[in-house]
Amino acid sequence: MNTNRFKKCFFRWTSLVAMVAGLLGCSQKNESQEDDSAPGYPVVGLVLEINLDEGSAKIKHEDIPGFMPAMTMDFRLNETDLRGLESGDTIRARLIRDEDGGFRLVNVLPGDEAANRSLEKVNRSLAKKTDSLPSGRYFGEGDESPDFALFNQHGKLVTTKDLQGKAFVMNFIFTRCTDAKMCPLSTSKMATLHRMANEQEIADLAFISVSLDPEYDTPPVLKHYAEAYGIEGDNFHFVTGPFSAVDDLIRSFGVTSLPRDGTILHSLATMLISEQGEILMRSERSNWSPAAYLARLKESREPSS
Ligand SMILES: [Cu+2]
Repeated sequence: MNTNRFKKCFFRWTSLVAMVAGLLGCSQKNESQEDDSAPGYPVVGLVLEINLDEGSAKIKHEDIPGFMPAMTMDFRLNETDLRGLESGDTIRARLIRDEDGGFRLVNVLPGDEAANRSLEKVNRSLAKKTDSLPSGRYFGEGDESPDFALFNQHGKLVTTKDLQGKAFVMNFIFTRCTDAKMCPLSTSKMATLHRMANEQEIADLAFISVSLDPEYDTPPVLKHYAEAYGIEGDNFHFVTGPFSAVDDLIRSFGVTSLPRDGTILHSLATMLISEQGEILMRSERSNWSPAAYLARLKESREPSS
């Protein structure tokens, strides 16, 4: 398909759908009941073709309730997401409109049904626990950490159950953060702790960095980010997921996250969680000491006298 024809098709679809949406009285406002915190509309689809040059993918999508019937159409995606996809992949994403009216997919996640069912099940219990917290309260030192499930940088489902028998260190970051003293420093500290744990041959310790920006931080974007920090190993998970799950997790661990002027204003929290699921340590500072976290972990593993 040549470029001009592609553009014509694309814009014809664009205007047709805009018209239909207009007739139905739809706006970009999220009308889905399933994820109130998320922008746009939920899309489930099958990737048919990837057009890197056009920055788009042809996707056969299911009915988008309240917005668009099932059809095959081109969606814009960012380059990292496109490079992370293959035709034949199923995806779940959110559909938003670009300023020129074009259709863009964000929060692009694996569409695997079984994985999504277990993710939803675990995160329903997370939502319940989060909602049961009195206002202003969050899970802190001495509390039991709530279970959660998210996708890691390889598109694999990570649940706290998979980590059973493993302690883990968890922090919150987003890849587009440019404040050197916040996420970049936090990730460097996690990388240092990861290296120290490897050097000291500390077994059964996992690392989880939760994205505060599920719209942009998809598994391929997180994979790219991990590589940029030289982080390797299958015990280090950069995780993302549906907006609601990420929101509940952020809230339950007392982190604030506020989208503002194209960035996210946020606080920090770094937790050490024992193999039994107890929160052993929590720091809100950016200059936490990796050595102190390892010392606390070792202490927790010493037989009590
Ligand atoms: Cu940041």
